[in-house]
Amino acid sequence: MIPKNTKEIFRRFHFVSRIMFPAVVALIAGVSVSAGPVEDGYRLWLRYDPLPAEKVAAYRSHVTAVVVTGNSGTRAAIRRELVGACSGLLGRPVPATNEVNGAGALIVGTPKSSTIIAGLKLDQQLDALGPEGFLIRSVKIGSHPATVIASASDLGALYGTFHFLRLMQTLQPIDALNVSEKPRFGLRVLDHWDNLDGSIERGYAGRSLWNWSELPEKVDARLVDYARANASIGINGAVLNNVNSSAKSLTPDYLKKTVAIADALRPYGMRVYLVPRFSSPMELGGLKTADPLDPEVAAWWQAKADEIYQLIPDFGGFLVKASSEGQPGPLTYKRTHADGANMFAAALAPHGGVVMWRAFVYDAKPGSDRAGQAYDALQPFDGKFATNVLLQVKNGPLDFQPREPFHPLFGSMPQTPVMPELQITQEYLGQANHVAFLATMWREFFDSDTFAKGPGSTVAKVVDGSLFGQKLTGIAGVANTGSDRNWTGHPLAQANWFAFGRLAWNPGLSAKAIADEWGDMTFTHDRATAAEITRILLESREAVVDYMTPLGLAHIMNDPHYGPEPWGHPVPREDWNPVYHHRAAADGLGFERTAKGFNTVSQYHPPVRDRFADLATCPDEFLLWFHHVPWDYQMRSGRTLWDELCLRYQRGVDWTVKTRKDWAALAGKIDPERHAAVAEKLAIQERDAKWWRDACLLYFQTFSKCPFPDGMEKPRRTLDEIKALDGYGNAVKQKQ
Ligand code: GCV
Repeated sequence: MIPKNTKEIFRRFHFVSRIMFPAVVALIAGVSVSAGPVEDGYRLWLRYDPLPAEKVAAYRSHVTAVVVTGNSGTRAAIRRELVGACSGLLGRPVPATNEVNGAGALIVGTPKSSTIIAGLKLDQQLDALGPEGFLIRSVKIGSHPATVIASASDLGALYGTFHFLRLMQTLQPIDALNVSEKPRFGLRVLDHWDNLDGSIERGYAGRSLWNWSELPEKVDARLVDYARANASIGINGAVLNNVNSSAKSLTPDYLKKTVAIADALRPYGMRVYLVPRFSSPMELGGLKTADPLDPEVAAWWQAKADEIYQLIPDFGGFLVKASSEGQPGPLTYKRTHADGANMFAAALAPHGGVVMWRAFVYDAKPGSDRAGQAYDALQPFDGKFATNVLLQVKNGPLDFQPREPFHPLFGSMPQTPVMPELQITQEYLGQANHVAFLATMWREFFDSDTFAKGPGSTVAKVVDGSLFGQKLTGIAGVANTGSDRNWTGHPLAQANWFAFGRLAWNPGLSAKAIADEWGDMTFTHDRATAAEITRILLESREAVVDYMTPLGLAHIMNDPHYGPEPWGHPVPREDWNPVYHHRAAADGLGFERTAKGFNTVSQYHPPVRDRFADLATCPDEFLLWFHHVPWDYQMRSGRTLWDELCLRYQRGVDWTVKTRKDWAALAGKIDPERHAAVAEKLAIQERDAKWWRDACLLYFQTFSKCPFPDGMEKPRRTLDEIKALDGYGNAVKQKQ
């Protein structure tokens, strides 16, 4: 629908009008646009600046008009996106028309919305692709060459639209298209750990995008750009509030605010979800208990679900953190996780909603292995969850560390849909200061072979439902977005948001393909420069592992989860203390998870467990995760454990030093604003990498008593000086 009211037009064209059209108009008028739009990162990968001249020449005759009939919010969004994007990319206006008047029409829609698409008789193929899948075909309409983007639903047509635009943005041929795509996961959701006061737990890019205090009267126009960005990579849901939740989010006032957000996101296919606080029936309903088996409690939740669906008919459902890290939950009432999840499931089922029940549970049991507790607590309930429950499991058994082996619950719950929870925000990987491209980590995770049904039982096949035949599938990513102008704090961290969406759509994509796409769309079409950005991205996560937690170390960070603190700090629970995790002692380093210790390795299927359990076959990457190893143990490299450890830390530091130089050499190849912003971040990363190396090695040396090997730069500060730094590496105590 073409909006009539001027304010609405402005709202909808917030992005296009402010950034893109001035460039297009300037071009048409023959004015130089060399100054270009402000490169503050706001546009993400949806930059529609003119393509290189030879590509414009190649594309021009294939993109002359946009034909999107019908007026649903999603169709209007498709029309708007295509007109704006094609005009920008081709540097001349591409109009929306109602019919095909010549060569080069882009016809987008469904057999129901478009008589042209209906006439192509694609119904069977579209049905096979499901409601979110799409076809893109080069066809002839009468005598006119045209491109059709067709789906069984408006949303699929929107996804096809962004796919088509991506082809142009990455300079792919568009003259003989025959694309068919559908997502491998049903639910592709961002989890926002956003509090109602606007702060974000583990958020490093400003404040929450949901301005609760102004909603519902004022809806930030930025939400439309947030939704566009998500739709462009296939994300179809957002959990709005923190898993450490407040009951207030379910009050009538806050539900009205949620309605306003849902309305803004809906045209882009994003459903909203909420985190209910388990104790809400007591806190809001005045009940004496929140026992999930109490009929009054169940009735309270049923009424609450009915109230929500009355307001938001396409509400997605609940994500629940219960009986975890102090949150109330079923265990408070001596009930099980299945009892808790099924109570919510029953309330949501009549409306088609789902429950995403988090498996991040671990008890404060002194003398046990925290990394084994979620498996022990949940695996016995396989088959006991209602059919609209998904178990949401972090990729690794501990907590989003720079490297962990895959969580043993993947492959061990054949009768339960298990959805991975990935962390896009870099809580433990340098937050918004370090570049750490996570697609490589997630690739490693998806490709891990669980051996649940013999070789080839990869995590990807477990979670996309193909291994155990599950129909309900999903994946969640803890968002790294915030109110910062560039959305993610670090300009290169946008790549992680992008990568999450691309892998949620297709967990088979290579990290390189994703990095290439992102770099091309976000920075430059210059091949050499884009290749350099891809290389930096692909190497970055391993470098972070090297200078933070090499060889299978984990959880040796300080309280803000930013810098190193292997010497530990006073905490209420031993399993929150770094010394619990690394177990450094005179006899060696590492956590013994074989039969000689906690035997947590037995949670994996054979032969995975045997491979990890045997020192001879355990990969170096997981050595200290599974084994307590003597300092003089001879590694595959021929070096001792101590020397190897030192040189891995050094390798990480070396990468940061080199990468700063490599980035400096890109000056002039990309816009100065973002070049400078990344350069500043890389300087911090180098400083922090040295801090990590020196802190960890000086501390571990107090046990190993070994000298630093050749090839390692010697620390410039003493351990005591480093211990005196604050959580972000600043000297807080003055020397007398
Ligand atoms: C939202 C870790 C984080 C917490 C987070 C928790 C979780 O412990 O440090 O901030 O809480 O994981 O995933 O529930």
